[in-house]
Amino acid sequence: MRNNTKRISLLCGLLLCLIGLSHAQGPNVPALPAVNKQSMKDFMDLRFGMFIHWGPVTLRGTEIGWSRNRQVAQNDYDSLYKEFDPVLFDADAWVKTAKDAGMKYIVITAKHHDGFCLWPTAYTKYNIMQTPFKKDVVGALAKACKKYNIKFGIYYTVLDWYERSYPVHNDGKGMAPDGDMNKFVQYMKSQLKELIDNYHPFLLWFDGNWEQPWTNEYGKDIYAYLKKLDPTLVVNNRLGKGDHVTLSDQSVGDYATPEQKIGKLNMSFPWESCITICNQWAWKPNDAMKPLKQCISTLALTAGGNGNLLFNVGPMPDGRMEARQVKQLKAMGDWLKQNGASIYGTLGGPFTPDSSFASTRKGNKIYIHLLNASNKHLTLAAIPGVHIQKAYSITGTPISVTENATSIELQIPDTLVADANDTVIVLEADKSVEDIPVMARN
Ligand code: H79
Repeated sequence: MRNNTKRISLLCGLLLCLIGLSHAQGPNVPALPAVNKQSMKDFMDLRFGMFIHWGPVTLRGTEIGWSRNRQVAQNDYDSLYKEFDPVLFDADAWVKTAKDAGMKYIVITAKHHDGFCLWPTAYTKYNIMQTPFKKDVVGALAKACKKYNIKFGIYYTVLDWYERSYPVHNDGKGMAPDGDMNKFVQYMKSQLKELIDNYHPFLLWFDGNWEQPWTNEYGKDIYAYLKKLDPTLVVNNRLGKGDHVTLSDQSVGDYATPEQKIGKLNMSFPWESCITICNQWAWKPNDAMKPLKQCISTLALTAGGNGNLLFNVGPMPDGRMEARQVKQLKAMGDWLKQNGASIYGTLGGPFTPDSSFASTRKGNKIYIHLLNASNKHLTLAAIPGVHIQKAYSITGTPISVTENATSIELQIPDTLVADANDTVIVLEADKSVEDIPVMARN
């Protein structure tokens, strides 16, 4: 009797499970591989990376993502590779620039929308070996990253204006009759396998998911394919359709990707803002560069929102990064040498950031980022159940702190020399502050 009841309840459980699964996935659709939690934690702990947009288009100084058939005629654009000879390219120099900036990872545009490949792929001739330069840029960077202990990531867009199987050639003619998405997705898979096998990226950064021929189903198929090749891979959310700034059950990918804007604070899904140091993604002569204070604020505000910053540099057609940009990045690195504990491996919050304030936290410490430190008195909301025992600047100057039922009052002494970019103050609590729900600053 007992056994029978057991059997029936087991059967019922199994049936419910199956019904549940078929509801969630639809018939015959295999479940997506789970997000690799350890890879995601390791990735989000890095906080600061370098995006690199590069290719033959730099010879014209126009945008890689949309100047073909706009500022540069298609025939001209598609012939630029014949002149691309960046003789001063030095992978070590690029990676060292990232390292000196305090960046922990790099993502290079192995293939952008124009279809040109920066590595010697076996699947199209439209690649770096057909240029006068003839050197594997992706391979050289992967190697240099290993040497300098920088994580190596690859950008690969899901659209392609050059490859004939892709159904939209960006020539104003709409969908091309010679397009064949199934063939194109096979081309993608071949190239992605080649990239993974040869360069072992820790992260793949997809783009172009808004294109009409792209579907969520293709995204899921590629996601499953990639995770089979390397279960530790981190993949951004642009493999699926939908907006870039959120991550939901419907997303295909591991984290959200706000573009040219700082993501909003949330403790429920990971994100990385990609933002340019100048205006263009690819190099443009005399492009306006953001001031140092804005660069450092951007980093503090992304960390304060619990996100990463992928900061973009576009190297020149001769292979070098611009000296003024290298100098600016080094200044960010100098700031991080002093203040890195308030960025790397932290969580955002608990206080909601605003344009001149951010907070980050780790263990029993809260780091307050004052992006405009002219005010010597600071009032923060008291944190329920938590006592602040001590406050000091990250440079070691003690700060007087008093607490009452509703607020934490900080008095910054005149002796503390403010950092014009971001003055960091450390609050030490009597217990871990990592699980405090997000709250208003005061
Ligand atoms: O790789 C970088 C960009 O090249 C790529 N995403 C980042 C990471 C990107 N490709 N396309 N887009 C971003 C959005 C394109 C917007 C456009 Fe437009 C609308 C291109 C043409 C119409 C805005 C308005 C830019 C030109 C006109």
